[in-house]
This record gives sequence, C-alpha cells and structure tokens, in this order.
Amino acid sequence: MIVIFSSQHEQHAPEYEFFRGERVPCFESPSRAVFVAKELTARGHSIHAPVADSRTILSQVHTQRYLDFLESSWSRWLAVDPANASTQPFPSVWPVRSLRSDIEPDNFIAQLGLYSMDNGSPMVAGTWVAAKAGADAAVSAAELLGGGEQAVFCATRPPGHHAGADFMGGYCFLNNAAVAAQALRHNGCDRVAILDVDYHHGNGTQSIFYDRSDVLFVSIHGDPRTEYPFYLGYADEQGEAEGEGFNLNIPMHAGTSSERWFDALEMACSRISQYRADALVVSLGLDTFEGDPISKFALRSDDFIKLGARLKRLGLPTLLILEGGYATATLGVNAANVVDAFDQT
Ligand code: SP5
Ligand code: ZN
Repeated sequence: MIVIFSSQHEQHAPEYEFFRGERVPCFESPSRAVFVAKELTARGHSIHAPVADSRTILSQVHTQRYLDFLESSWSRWLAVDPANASTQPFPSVWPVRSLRSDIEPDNFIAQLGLYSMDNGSPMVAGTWVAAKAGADAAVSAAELLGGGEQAVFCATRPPGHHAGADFMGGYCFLNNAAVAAQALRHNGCDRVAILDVDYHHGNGTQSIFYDRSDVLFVSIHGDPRTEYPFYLGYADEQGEAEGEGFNLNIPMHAGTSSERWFDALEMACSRISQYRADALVVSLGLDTFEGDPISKFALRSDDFIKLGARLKRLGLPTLLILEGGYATATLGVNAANVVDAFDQT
C-alpha cells in the first residue's frame, strides 16, 4: 500500500501538556510517526511525501477565520511577549453558554479560548506547518484514489478528528479525515463513508458533516458518559436536516473486550455497506490497543490484523488516516498490521 508521510510532522513537538494540574510530557509525540514510518518501511511499503496543496479543501472544511488564527498563532503569541518563544500557549477562558462567540476578540488569549474545545492541543512554532502537511497528505491520498489506487495510508500527525470547523482540541488542529472526505467529494465521489475507530469519539468530524447526507459518519468509541471528549458521541446523535440518519455513534463502555468491540465493528460495517459509498475514509486511531496509556479498550496487536481484513472486505477504495494511539513503541506494529492485512486479504 502507498504510504503518505511528511517529515514536517516533527516540527510539531510540544514539550508538555497538562494532566491533573501537572505538566506532563506530551503523549502525542513525534516518535509516534517515526515508529509507524519505520515499521512500514521495514515491511516493504513505499513512502511518499505529500504533493497536493490542501488550501482549497481546507477552506471547505474549516472556517477562514479559524485557519487564519491557526496560521498566525505563533507570531501572535510572540507579539504578546517575545519571551513567549520558550513557552507554549494554552487557553484559560472559553465562551461557554451565555457568553458571545460571534465577536472576534483582539486579545490572543481570548482567541485561543474561542478556537479551542479544551487545553489539550499544545502549540509550538511549527504546529501550523506540521498540521498543514497532514492535510496536504490527506488531499494527496484522495488524489491517488481518484487515480485508481485501491488504498492509501496517511501516517499523519498531529491527529485531526477532534478538530471542528472552527476549533482545535484533543491534540488536533486540522481535521485530516474530514479533509480527505471533502477531497474525495471534490474529485467526483458522490457518497463518502467515514469510519472512526479511535478510542475517542470523533466529535470534530461528526460536527463538520452533521447536516450532510453525502458523507456518512460512523464511530465506535468509549462511552462519553465517562470518556473524553465527554460532550458528544451519544447514540441518539443521528444527524440533522439533510444529514438526518447519516450519523451513527456506537459508544462502548470503558473496559470493553476485544470480542465485543468487533461486534460493534460489524454493526458499523453493515451500516457502511447499506450506504453504498463510493469511497471509505478510516480515522485509524490505534488507542484501542490494550497497552494504550490513556484509553480503556483491550485490542491486541493481532486484532489489528483482523481489523484490516474486515475493512478490506467492505470492498471500497479506502483512505486510512492515523489518529490517536499512544503506546508509542507498539504503534508501528499495530498500524502495519492493519495495512498489511488490508493488502493481503
Ligand atoms: C486524537 C486523540 O486520541 N486525542 C485524545 C485526546 C485525549 N485528551 C484527554 C485525555 C484524558 C486522559 N486521561 C488520562 C488517564 C491517564 N491515566
Ligand atoms: Zn483517541
């Protein structure tokens, strides 16, 4: 399988995030992509840099004011105080219910809160360049599918599925899976299905396509009653307006066995088959792994072979896009297991 990978990812290397009030090293680290690229290379896959410019598609997925904010964030952060060069910006105030989010504040910290769902997306000087390279990879992969390729894997970081039209969150800045789906639509697919198997609900992707029937969103994830992102991902969210019936959430309790997880995958696949999609985008989070440090499902490395084989059986042109997965040393094996099973089934 063709793998798209940009070395620009390493420019996004924040030092710390917050956990229970303490600074801790970021779970979402450059070594994740290094392990993935290394394992795929060892198994004989060819690795290509992105060639497309995602700007046009990005502006169909995200608002222009959010894109402008992201691209200019680091210089705005330095404008607050040049000494900020050695620190990371974090939001500290958010426009929740009864506060106004329609007015663009001048204050950078106020903008940070306006364009964030949490304090979980640490930024550095190279964040925009790295995130943009991920979106470029998604568009490049969509173009390869258009050219007749059966499947492409984007070994992308930072991840994307928590990022909405106008906000970042959960390590995500640009929604790579949404960009991929939109690029496929742009290139002539009438119906695109997105299957999100990351441990965490893909709230950003769901919200981007919630009122659309041309992109089906199906997600299996930890029950939001107890699991991040908490405020979206319930089973009663089925889409609205045109999109009514084109959103399927399958929340599973923390601690779900791999056997039950594959039952959920069957339900997800049957909805996707029934939809008669022209192409499939998989938000391939690997934090469902039993060894993941921040998640609570129990898939073993061999289960990712089973996942790849089941995805192949859908019989659709497929873009696999890396999302979460924080058992870093095993991430390459788990990703390559999906990719190889897809190729060999
Ligand atoms: C793309 C993706 O997987 N984003 C995940 C963001 C999760 N952020 C909140 C994590 C809360 C973690 N609780 C950790 C318990 C560790 N013992
Ligand atoms: Zn996740």
